[in-house]
This record gives sequence, C-alpha cells and structure tokens, in this order.
Amino acid sequence: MPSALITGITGQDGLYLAELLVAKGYDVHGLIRGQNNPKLDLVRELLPTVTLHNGDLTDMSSLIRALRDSDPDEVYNLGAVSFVAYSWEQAALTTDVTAKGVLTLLESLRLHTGDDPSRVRFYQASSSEMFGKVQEVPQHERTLLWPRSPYGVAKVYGHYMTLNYRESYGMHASSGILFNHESPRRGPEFVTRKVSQAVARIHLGLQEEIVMGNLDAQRDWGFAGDYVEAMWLMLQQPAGDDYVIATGQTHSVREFVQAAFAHVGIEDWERHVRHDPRFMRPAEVDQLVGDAGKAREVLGWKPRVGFDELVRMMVDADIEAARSGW
Ligand code: NDP
Ligand code: GDR
Repeated sequence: MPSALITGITGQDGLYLAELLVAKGYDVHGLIRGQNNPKLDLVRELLPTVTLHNGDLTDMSSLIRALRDSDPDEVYNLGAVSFVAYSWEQAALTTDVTAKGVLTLLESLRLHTGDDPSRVRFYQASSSEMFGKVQEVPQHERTLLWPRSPYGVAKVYGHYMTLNYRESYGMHASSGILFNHESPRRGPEFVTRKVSQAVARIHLGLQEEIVMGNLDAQRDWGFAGDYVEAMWLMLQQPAGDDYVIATGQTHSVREFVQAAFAHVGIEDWERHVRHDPRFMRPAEVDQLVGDAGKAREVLGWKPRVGFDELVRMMVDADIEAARSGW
C-alpha cells in the first residue's frame, strides 16, 4: 500500500487530496499544527482513516519526526500562509512559513532519505501568483516571474528551491504552478467564497449587501477537486518537473459576482455591492490565465468543471449551508 504525507491537510486542497489518495488505496498521513485547531474535527469526520502528526513547517524536528513516523512514498507540501492580502500584514511570518518552510521540509526530507534521495517523491504547491505583473498571456512554465506580494515572493523562493533540490540532489521533486481553484470548501476570506456566501445569504433575506475591493482583477478559476488530481499525476511520472495547471479561461471578479447573483435570479446585482478601499491591495495582479498544454500532453490532465458550474456549485452549497443554520 503506497503512503503519503500531506502538509496543509486542514486546508481546502489538503482535504480533497486526502480523499483522493484514500480512494486510491493510500495510507494517508497529515501534518496538523497548533493547539485546539478548530479544523481538526472536520478532518477527523471526513477522513477517519488518516493518521495525523503534530508539526509545523517552521519546526524542523517536528517535520523529521512526522517523516520518520509516517515513512511516506510521497510528500505533498500544501501548507502555507496562503491568503495574499494577509501576506502584506505579516510579511515575515509569510516568509517563514511559505518560503523557508519549503526549504525546511526539503532539508528534512533529504536527511530522511539519506543515500537514496529520489526514494520519496515531493510535490510543492507553487502558484500563479508568482507571475504577478502581467508579462505575457497566457502564462506558461517559462513565463518570467514578477511576483507582486510577499506571498508571491515567498512562493517563488519555494518554487526555485524545489527545482534546485531536484537538480542538485536528484530528488523526485515537482512544482505544480496552480492557478486559482475554488470549491464549497474554500476559506471564506477568498473572493469566490466570500461572494458565494454573501449571495446565498442575500438570496435568503439574511443579509443586504456585500463589501468588495477590486472588481476588475481577472483570474483563471477552476475546481479544486480537479486540481488535486494533477498533483497526484505529477508524482506518478518517471521524473519530477514543473507544470502549469489552469483552465485557460479568465473572468473578472465582477463577472464572478454577476454570475453568482444571476444564479439566484438577481440581475440588478450592483444594488447589493458596495466598494470599500479596505479590500484593495497595495499591488494587484491584474490578469491571470494559464496555458496548461504541458500538463495536458504529459499528464493527460484536463479540468472537468467550468466557470459557470463552479459558480453554481459554490452558491448552491452556501444556500444549503445557510438553510441548515450555519
Ligand atoms: P488553505 O489556506 O486552505 O490551507 C493552508 C494550509 O496550510 C492549512 O492546512 C494550514 O493549517 C496550513 N498551514 C498554515 N501555516 C502552516 C505552518 N506554519 N505549518 C504547517 N502548515 C501550515 O490553502 P489551499 O488549500 O487553498 O492551498 C493549498 C496550497 O496551495 C497552499 O500552499 C497555497 O498557497 C497553494 N495554492 C493554492 C491555490 C488555490 O487557488 N487554492 C493556487 C495555487 C497555490 P491550519 O489549519 O493549521 O491553519
Ligand atoms: P488570490 O485570491 O489573491 O488570487 O490568491 P483571492 O480570492 O483572495 O483574490 C482574487 C482577486 O479578487 C480581488 N478582490 C478580493 N479578494 C478578496 N479576498 N476579498 C475581496 O473583498 C475582494 N475584492 C476583490 C483581489 O484583489 C484579487 O485580485 C489565491 C490564493 O488561494 C493563493 O494562495 C493562490 O496562490 C492564488 O489564489 C493562485
């Protein structure tokens, strides 16, 4: 039975990936941090067979212990301070976790694997935020990186460290450059979930308006359930590599808001949306759209869920949640 260790198992992707690996017959292990982590109950409820290990990406001995105790064939590094807006407020913490945490995990893995560095396959959660300031459209694996936030800079560091450990030590290490992917499990601080929750509550008469930042930003939004399959596929290849994972379609935040309101029959959506500069960022990533041609050819991966279905899925799930008294 193959085994896998997932950091960030309490996050959106961690839950989907763990479910996928359990369904494939893996012995799944997850790194859990913090005392009284409120997300632990959900992990235990959804994934009763998963073994949990206490640890933190900033604490090397906890990582070495988790690797020793889980003895994985595959390691998926999904743990990060992942909210871009927050990364300006806690830039040093973001760097410690999202950048240096990757190095700490790679070094722990190198110690763990000893003479046989490719024995454990490694996945790094790289991000389209690394592209930052638009250089070319669509963005692909060789597009110049020009990050526009402490988060984006931290991800560039983790990305190149992963590539360097692959080239320096022969590790089977892959970076998935994933574009935005969403789901009903998306954290409520991210724009799609913020909108789907608010639209559900407005539809049910529980709320009047939603307060938003920049509606002009464009993102390539896919479904998280599709994207974790790409992570797994990368680690099934003969060697590590970098892959863009995206739908190839881009939509503005305004279009997402409009589509979410339209789904509940509200056409005059602007009546419910108020702008607040508080939600604007010191620097914005204006347009992301990915070219996943390499993933399609090498991994045989393609997204199943499109934009309209994603919007409907998220709004419907939040209507259901609001009705059942969330
Ligand atoms: P989430 O924000 O939902 O989850 C982040 C996870 O990281 C949580 O489980 C969190 O644990 C964990 N974490 C935070 N700090 C630490 C730490 N110091 N040590 C160990 N774990 C920690 O993110 P997603 O699931 O959306 O994303 C997964 C990964 O993919 C992240 O690295 C993200 O940056 C990256 N990514 C995401 C994209 C997306 O669109 N979703 C696109 C591209 C990349 P806790 O419960 O303890 O807070
Ligand atoms: P992003 O996701 O920064 O792309 O990072 P987010 O959903 O936070 O923002 C997307 C765009 O929406 C604009 N926006 C708002 N965003 C939020 N959160 N709240 C608002 O009220 C709001 N109004 C407008 C933002 O300015 C931005 O342009 C996500 C994260 O999952 C990262 O971890 C991941 O690496 C990237 O996606 C790819």
